[in-house]
Amino acid sequence: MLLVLCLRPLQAAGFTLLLLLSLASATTVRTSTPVMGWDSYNYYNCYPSQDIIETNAAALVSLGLSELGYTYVTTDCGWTADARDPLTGQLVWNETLFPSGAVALGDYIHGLGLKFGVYSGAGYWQCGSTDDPASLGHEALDAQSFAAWGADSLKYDNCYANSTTTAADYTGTVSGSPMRFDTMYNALNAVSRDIVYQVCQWGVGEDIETWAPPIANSWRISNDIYNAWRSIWRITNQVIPYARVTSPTAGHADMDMLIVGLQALSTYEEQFHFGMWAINKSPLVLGSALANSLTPAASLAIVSNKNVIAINQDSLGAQAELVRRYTTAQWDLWQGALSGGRQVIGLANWYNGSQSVTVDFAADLGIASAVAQDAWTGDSVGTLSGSYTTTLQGHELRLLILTNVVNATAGIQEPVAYYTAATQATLAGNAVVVDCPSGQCLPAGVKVGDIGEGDTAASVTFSGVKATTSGTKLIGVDFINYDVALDTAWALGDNTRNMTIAVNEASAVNGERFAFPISGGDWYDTGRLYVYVDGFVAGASNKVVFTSYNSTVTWAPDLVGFEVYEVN
Ligand SMILES: *[C@@H]1O[C@H](CO)[C@@H](O)[C@H](O)[C@H]1NC(C)=O
Ligand SMILES: *[C@@H]1O[C@H](CO)[C@@H](O)[C@H](O)[C@H]1NC(C)=O
Ligand SMILES: *[C@@H]1O[C@H](CO)[C@@H](O)[C@H](O)[C@H]1NC(C)=O
Ligand SMILES: *[C@@H]1O[C@H](CO)[C@@H](O)[C@H](O)[C@H]1NC(C)=O
Ligand SMILES: *[C@@H]1O[C@H](CO)[C@@H](O)[C@H](O)[C@H]1NC(C)=O
Ligand SMILES: CC(=O)N[C@H]1CO[C@H](CO)[C@@H](O)[C@@H]1O
Repeated sequence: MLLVLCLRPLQAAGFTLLLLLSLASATTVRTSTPVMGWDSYNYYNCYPSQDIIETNAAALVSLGLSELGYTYVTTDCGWTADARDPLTGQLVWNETLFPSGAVALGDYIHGLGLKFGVYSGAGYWQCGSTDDPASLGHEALDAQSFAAWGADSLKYDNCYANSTTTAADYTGTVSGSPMRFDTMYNALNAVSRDIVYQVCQWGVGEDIETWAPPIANSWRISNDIYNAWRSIWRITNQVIPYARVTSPTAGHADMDMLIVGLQALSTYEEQFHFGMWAINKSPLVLGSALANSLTPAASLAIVSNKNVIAINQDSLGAQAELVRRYTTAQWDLWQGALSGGRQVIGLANWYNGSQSVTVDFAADLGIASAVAQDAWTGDSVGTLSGSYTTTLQGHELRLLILTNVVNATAGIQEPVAYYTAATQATLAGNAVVVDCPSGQCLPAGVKVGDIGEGDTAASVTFSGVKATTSGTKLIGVDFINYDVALDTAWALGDNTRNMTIAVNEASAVNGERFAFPISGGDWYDTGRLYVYVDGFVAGASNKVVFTSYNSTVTWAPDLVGFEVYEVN
């Protein structure tokens, strides 16, 4: 008892001294490129320990990963004791699990030349516990503790946000949730240690891209990744709209920690996952056990690929964009700008079998010619122009780095006419015009909603659509889908909505199905999907019908309108 009484004030005095030293100037720090590192959660769940963190940190160095940029080592949930310090009110590291304490752990990590990442939450309890305190109401003190421990980054989670009994509240109605993340931002700014702020609010509620970029280095857009391929489709379909927002100064959309090396995916799938995260400028945070050689060599090779890492860390910081989606054939074409006038092209095979795909460099990418390198192999692919056909393996993401890019002036797709759903279409069934707030539902300012689900008659029909030539046309469909899979993420929720497009068909159900991704931060934020649709005839008499794909069970996205393109 006496010993405890003696030690407490000493510890408290030491803490006070550290605080005084660190009260000079203040800021959260922004990394201009996405953070790279390792986090304990994906393999060790909420059961970290000093030994786990130290051995994995050491492995980051010995495996050569730190040299490649993986430097932030984060102890995720499970580090906290079940009560705050009764005298100081500070969060306490569980002494059984972390016998040397936080400062020593930070020193060890810093001694390896790495960064010390800490973790807490904006709710009542920490994730993975029902009694470990989180930071709600204690933000200022906790930020001071993080600084005193020598932390370089904070992952700030969102468990027990709405109550002490429900771990995850997906309703998004918790009042002031963004304000809670703001409170921690202000608290971090009030301590003098530079701390990278990683918001992990999961994109619950609307418009994370409006409130998170000003405060956070990165912000989680989705429910957790889990160890299965279907997570890759779900999260990819959710990150697409954020290309409009992300940048080296606005921060990065966080697609969650990597599952590469967890033996949940095939080698091509691991490449796809890593490459998709890389081109979208997501933080690259390893989640497999690096210690004790638990990560297979093939997985280490994937996350060590210098060309793919360089795409992620490119100084321009431009998130790649989905430029064409072929739903029937199950592949996507992605394009992203890189520094120095270079570009990255992604050929993403969602089909789990090999298939031949063709890209028209002028019509699909706006490029007359470019010198291409395969990012994965480093091999030269030569000078590409015109039509390029290649075979992709099942679930392969081919990444081409283009240099010497010459823009096309001929053979490019140019818009010829725009058709607005609310004013130019005939609506059937439940389909209804929905007014939008000012500046939303672009470009029309209104949209058609309620297309489908239980209503086989719901459809949007455009007549008199013009085409100069017969055959297949590129159309840009302006749609709205904010059907985000949060509570459904674990099962079937995939963040897409199906819609069929029928051109001059006898029946709308003969149309082709297209999978529309999330379009933006709410139900008024428009996205555009570029798809090729067959069946046009030259003239001004084309009939184009949009319907829900399986109208008995699902909704189509809301429809703003579409633009028809012709090759110049
Ligand atoms: C520390 O962690 C151990 C193992 O999980 C647990 O049994 C113990 O209750 C924790 N201690 C505190 C003070 O929370
Ligand atoms: C895709 O095919 C590969 C190779 O056959 C297999 O290992 C993998 O499990 C398949 N993935 C899915 C999601 O079916
Ligand atoms: C080529 O096109 C890209 C994309 O539209 C544009 O950013 C770039 O400035 C163009 N380059 C030249 C040399 O015109
Ligand atoms: C879209 O259609 C495909 C093919 O039938 C189906 O597998 C998928 O579940 C549908 N997606 C949604 C969100 O309804
Ligand atoms: C539509 O959904 C129903 C009910 O789930 C299913 O039985 C049917 O096969 C689906 N139709 C198509 C075309 O996917
Ligand atoms: C404890 C708490 O914050 N409860 C709130 C959870 O969310 C519902 C719905 O928004 C509120 O009514 C509760 O007050």
